[in-house]
This record gives sequence, C-alpha cells and structure tokens, in this order.
Amino acid sequence: MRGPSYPGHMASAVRAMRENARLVDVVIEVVDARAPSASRNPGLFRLVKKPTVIAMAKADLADRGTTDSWRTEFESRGTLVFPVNCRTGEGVSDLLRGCRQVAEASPRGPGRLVAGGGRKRPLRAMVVGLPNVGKSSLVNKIASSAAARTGARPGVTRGKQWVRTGEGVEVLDLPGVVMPGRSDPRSVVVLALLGIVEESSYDPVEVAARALRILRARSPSVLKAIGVGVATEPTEEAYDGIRELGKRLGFVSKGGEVDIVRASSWLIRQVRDGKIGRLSLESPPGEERDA
Ligand SMILES: Nc1nc2c(ncn2[C@@H]2O[C@H](COP(=O)(O)OP(=O)(O)OP(=O)(O)O)[C@@H](O)[C@H]2O)c(=O)[nH]1
Ligand SMILES: [Mg+2]
Repeated sequence: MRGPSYPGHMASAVRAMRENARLVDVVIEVVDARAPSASRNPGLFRLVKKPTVIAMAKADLADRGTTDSWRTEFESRGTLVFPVNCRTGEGVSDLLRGCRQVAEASPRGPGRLVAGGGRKRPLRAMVVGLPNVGKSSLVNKIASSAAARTGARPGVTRGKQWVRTGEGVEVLDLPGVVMPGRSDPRSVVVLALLGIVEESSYDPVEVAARALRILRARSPSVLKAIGVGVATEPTEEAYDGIRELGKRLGFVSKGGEVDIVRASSWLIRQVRDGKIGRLSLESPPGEERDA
C-alpha cells in the first residue's frame, strides 16, 4: 500500500508554513481528534519555533473518554490541548484563551503583543496541520464568518489567507501539509479513514478490511449497528465481513456477486464522515486496544 504522496505543492506548503511562522505569536496545530497521533507530524511542525497549542478538531466525532486521555497525554508533555467542534464553534473560545496564555507566557510574549503607545495589538495566530483535518473550518469559527474556503476533501486550501476577527485575533489559514513517510499500513489506513489522503491513493478493500478489525477492537457496537458480525479477527474473515456488509446493503450484481469495492467505499465513507457515531481510531500509548 502506498503512503501519502508528496507533490511539489506540498514542499511549497512547508515553506509557506516556515515563512509565515515568523509573522505570528502562536501556532495552532490542528489534528483530527479521532486519531490525534496519526494525524499530526511533530517532526514537521517542530520546524516552526513558536509557542504552539493543539486543537483537537472533529471532537464531536471522537469518543469523549479517549479524547480526555489524549488531552492528558499531550498536556503531560507540556502542550495545551483544546478539543473543538469546528462546525459549531464549541471549544473555540477556550482555544483562543489558550493561545493568548501561551503567547503571553513566552519570553518575548507580553511586549510583542503591545504595539507603539502601549496599545495592545491583535494576537496573531496561524493554523497548521495535515489536509482535511478542519483548519479552514476552525479559522472560520474564530472569525465567526465563512471567510475561508472549506470542503470534505483534502487540499481545498491552496494559498494562504489571513482572516481578521472582531475579538482582537488575526488568524492565518494555510493549506494542509502532507509529510513524507508514515507509510506503515496502520497509519495509511487511519489517514484514509480520516479523509487525509485521497481515495485514489489506496486500495479501498484493504482499508475497509483493516477498518473492520479496528472497529471490532474499539467499538463492537458500531459493527453491530452496521450489521456486520463481530468475528472479524483474521484478515480473511474481515473480507467476509465486507462481503456480508455488501450483501446487506444490496450491492449485489445480477449474477449474485457482491460488489466488495462498493461496500468498502461505503464503510470508509461512514467512518470518515462520522456517520456511525463517535469513534476514536487510536488511544494514547499504554491504552492501545487496536487490531
Ligand atoms: N463533524 C465535524 N466536521 C468537521 C469539523 N471540522 C471540519 N469538519 C469537516 O471536515 C471537512 C474538512 O474541513 P476543512 O476546514 O476544509 O479542512 P482543512 O484542514 O482546511 O483542509 P485543507 O484545506 O484541505 O487542508 C469539511 O467537510 C468540514 O465540514 C468538526 O469539528 N466536526
Ligand atoms: Mg483548508
């Protein structure tokens, strides 16, 4: 299975991230709350030497307890974390308070936020993260207006855009950055299920088979809800599970052949779009219960 590709526009996205970091007080690293580790690239974002907070976007789609565990995990390593719903704006005001807190606590912080004459200038923030994690949606909520373009596929934002808000914050939206590497099958499956990598870059049947195994380990009730038996441990049986699902959905040809590609894509979409209820795809180290 191929990992995420690393086209030329991604190299320039990395460059844009580094250049624009000089202009901001704080970096908001946006991850998908359903898999905050697989959907982040600490190596890449370490290039940005600015105070950073993590926004766990799509928290409405993740398991609440697991989100709390991740928050504890990241905060024990010294980074403030804010679960947010970028569609409703839930958690966004806490996030902005956190941004101000880390910006002002940084050595050059307080002075830098005061413009000439002692007047406070706006706090400048920048969102960074992988494609499709919710960066533009978050920027829109920060701005309380639909100023940044969003979309249910990776790569919607191409160039940078500054968004100004009435709350004394200026926030810069940047295109999603894919990092090279992360080509181990498990990460690729998780990135596929989160919609971070394009559908054309993976085999849907392979991803769906692994998805069934993850579902079995993490949420048997979800499996039951979509009508698949829970005995999907060995890979062969996972394929049986997809066939069972295809049959139940009526994805069957005249000859009685089940369309397992169609059933696989259906399953991936259900997970990706959060249609099967709250589901976290990974837990912090030590709490792992994945297939
Ligand atoms: N349920 C839910 N959906 C979200 C949330 N945030 C974003 N989305 C959806 O996820 C999709 C991607 O959102 P964008 O804001 O365009 O993501 P992005 O990170 O800017 O993506 P790129 O610009 O492609 O890198 C859209 O369909 C959003 O509606 C959230 O907190 N909850
Ligand atoms: Mg965007």
